[in-house]
Amino acid sequence: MKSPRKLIMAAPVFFLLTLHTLASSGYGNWPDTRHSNGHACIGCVLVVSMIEQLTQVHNSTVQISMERLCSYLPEKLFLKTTCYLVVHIFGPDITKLFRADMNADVVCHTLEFCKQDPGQPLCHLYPLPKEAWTFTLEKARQIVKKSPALTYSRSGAGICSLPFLAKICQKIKLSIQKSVPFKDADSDKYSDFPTLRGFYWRGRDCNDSNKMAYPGRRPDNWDSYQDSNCNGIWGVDPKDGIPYEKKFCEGSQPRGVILLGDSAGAHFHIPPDWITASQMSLKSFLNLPIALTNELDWPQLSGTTGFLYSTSRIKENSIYLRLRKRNHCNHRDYQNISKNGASSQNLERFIESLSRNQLLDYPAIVIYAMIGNDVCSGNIDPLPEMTTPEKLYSKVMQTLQYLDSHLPNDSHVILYGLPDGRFLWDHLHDRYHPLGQLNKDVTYAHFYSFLNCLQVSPCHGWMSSNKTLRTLTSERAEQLSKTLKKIATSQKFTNFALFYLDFDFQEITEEWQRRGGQPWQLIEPVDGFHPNEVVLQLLADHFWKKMQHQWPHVLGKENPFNPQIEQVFGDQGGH
Ligand SMILES: *[C@@H]1O[C@H](CO)[C@@H](O)[C@H](O)[C@H]1NC(C)=O
Ligand SMILES: *[C@@H]1O[C@H](CO)[C@@H](O)[C@H](O)[C@H]1NC(C)=O
Ligand SMILES: *[C@@H]1O[C@H](CO)[C@@H](O)[C@H](O)[C@H]1NC(C)=O
Ligand SMILES: *[C@@H]1O[C@H](CO)[C@@H](O)[C@H](O)[C@H]1NC(C)=O
Ligand SMILES: CC(=O)N[C@H]1CO[C@H](CO)[C@@H](O)[C@@H]1O
Repeated sequence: MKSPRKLIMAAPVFFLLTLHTLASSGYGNWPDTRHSNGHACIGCVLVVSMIEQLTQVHNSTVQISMERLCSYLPEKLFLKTTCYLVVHIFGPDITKLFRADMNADVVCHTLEFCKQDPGQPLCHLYPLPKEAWTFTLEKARQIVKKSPALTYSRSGAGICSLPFLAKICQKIKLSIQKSVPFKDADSDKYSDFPTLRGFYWRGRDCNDSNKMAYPGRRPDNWDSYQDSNCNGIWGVDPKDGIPYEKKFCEGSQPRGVILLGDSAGAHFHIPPDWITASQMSLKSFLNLPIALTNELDWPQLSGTTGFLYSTSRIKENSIYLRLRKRNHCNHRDYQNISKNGASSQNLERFIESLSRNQLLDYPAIVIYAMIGNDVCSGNIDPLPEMTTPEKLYSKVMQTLQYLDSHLPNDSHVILYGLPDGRFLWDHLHDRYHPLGQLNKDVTYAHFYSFLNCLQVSPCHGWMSSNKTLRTLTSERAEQLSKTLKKIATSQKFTNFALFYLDFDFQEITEEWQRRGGQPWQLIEPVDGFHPNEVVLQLLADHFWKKMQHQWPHVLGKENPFNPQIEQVFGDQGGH
């Protein structure tokens, strides 16, 4: 069975070793405990590597490197405190093991965060030690034989079972639960809190005490008295007594944008700074608490619904920002209904979080972009796990029927095909992973094989040295894209028109190369899998041009009153 957990890469800091035991709190996509072994192992190897490399970069002792790492972490979410506690517990062992020249793989096997199950291959990131593995491991075990820390990692309950940490784990759990908006009613889905699925994900609420005020609705009474659709346009022009909303927005064909997507759509991103010892500083982790409470997604910067201006080198804006620029009445009308690990097969589990009232709201442009998980899994044999064209057809039809009964008339739905993920291996396999740059010892080929061995790869099919497998994965992806295209050309719905677009990575790569970039720069460096911000922005650009050229009515009209709106309402209340 596919589970949403699979696209979560273990993040690289101590606290995640703690957090993986919080999975049972039911929040987000933390790796579930049944499969936590692989994630605990990666987490450990990443962290121990960082300590090792900090020691090297600063020519300092192991103890000082660990303290340095903790000092970089923010106080929020108990990150710093947890880090110091973990150092207190595991620090002495790690120090002893490093002194005996053991690398991160050996350290993590010795501390039993990594385990080699009987009959299973040995999973390691770095080149194996010169002496035989069993001999080295035995030597390492002797070194920490009497370590009290070991009893904890052995208990299998994770480090939250440590007496010191139990309380902190409990507090983190509570603080997460308290701030998650468990909301059901449509109007309650909007929030004025940024993370935890708040306004980084969909338009900011403008009146918490009024359930009938939310982005995307048709104005109530032309918003003469209050801003019922949160677009910042309301009140009456004192000069002529006409409500501004009527004056500026009537007939302007307002619309919102809604993304039904996966981790790529939500913009899954682990900043390389977090794991690159040579660049690590106090600044590196400032964004960590936000990222953690956002499932390591950055929808606020995504290609479809992003509203913050991109930090990447290019200037293209998200589809939402373009819609807003085209018609300021669209202000705040975006929803990112995306989830790490989402696919055609599990979308039904969360599509209900889409909020659109057929009678009260404006039409929407819905982008369906499940671009990988139907062919991607971490399974040892990924082929049987892949969605078949038949299964895709039936689930997508269900989704479309759901949309037809929830979207206001005159909406548009765009189905995106799947990219050909072979570019991952082709452009990355012999390049160094951020963890391997310092000592030139870990390429993406090594990194991928480590993930595959642990069965936690986000996409074994494409992130594999096996060319046959990569080709088969691409063939299936192509069949699925064809199925989507067939649906788009053959099916009709009452409340929306349906279109299909290829996810043309080739075209994006060429565009990037024209601007002087290299193809490998388009992939998230830490996970070696997700398309990065540049791709998302170029894709949005591609989408926009295609619409303007072929189906301009999808985008609605250009609003001639935009300058007046700016004049009267300024930034319309921000996002
Ligand atoms: C690293 O530190 C040690 C001990 O403090 C010193 O002897 C050595 O010269 C230093 N190496 C470098 C490259 O600075
Ligand atoms: C929020 O909604 C309430 C209830 O409709 C209304 O009385 C109040 O004026 C609204 N506030 C703003 C700032 O629009
Ligand atoms: C929906 O919109 C289309 C196109 O604007 C129109 O032809 C059709 O009559 C509308 N359907 C309903 C049920 O309002
Ligand atoms: C490569 O993958 C194919 C398809 O899964 C499989 O049949 C084959 O055994 C694999 N080859 C190797 C060398 O693992
Ligand atoms: C605010 C928001 O958009 N929340 C939803 C976004 O999508 C996820 C996953 O589907 C839902 O769980 C959220 O409720």
